[in-house]
Amino acid sequence: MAVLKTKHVFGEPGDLDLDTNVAKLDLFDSAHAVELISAAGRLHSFLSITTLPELRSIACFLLGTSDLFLSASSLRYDAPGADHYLIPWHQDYPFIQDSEKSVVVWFPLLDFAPECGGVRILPESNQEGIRKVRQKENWLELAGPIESVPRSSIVPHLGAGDVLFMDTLTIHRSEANRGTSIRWTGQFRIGDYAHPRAVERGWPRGMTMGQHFREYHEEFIVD
Ligand SMILES: O=C(O)CCC(=O)C(=O)O
Repeated sequence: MAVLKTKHVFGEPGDLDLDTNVAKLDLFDSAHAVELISAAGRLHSFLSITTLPELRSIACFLLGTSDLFLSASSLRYDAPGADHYLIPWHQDYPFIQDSEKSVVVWFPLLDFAPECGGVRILPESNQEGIRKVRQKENWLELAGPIESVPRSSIVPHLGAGDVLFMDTLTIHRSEANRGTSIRWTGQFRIGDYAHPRAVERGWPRGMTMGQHFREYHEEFIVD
């Protein structure tokens, strides 16, 4: 993470780096902090993590193909108490689409304490397939009720270098950061390029790219 220097904000390159200073910047210019984080998510050094041989071979194994494609990527900065950026329960598929045979790859970039939260998942929830959703402002909320902390849900505690793989249909949400340090994490969505239904639909993009889920999956929208 130290690759992106905040030189335009703090002075000379090399003296201050993103991971230690974005929190400071956030205090007086949060719009610029968001800009920096968003730009850092497009760094080649960050995106090249997707091509690490270990990551690629696990994705190939899980998806049963070597025709992988990268449907989406994100870099998250979750500061203690910044609850407005947390994502409620969802499946990634309506937001990303492309191929319904995909995995979400979630990984910390730095170590953080368990109190800093992470991603809360409902294990095996993918087995019930694509869930019905309801439009709520710009968001698609799951139509079925889910309590905030179901007994079967887990928050895997990972350190830098660990990677969580989950099916794109796994229900998950953000777990708030109640620690004292920033939670820096990366997310990739890697799919099966040649999956017949993805090919047939023409690889539609998801809600995050401005393509509404309704266009290809009206049957999963409830009013
Ligand atoms: O890391 C988090 O807080 C949740 C990320 C998430 O739900 C997602 O990227 O789909």
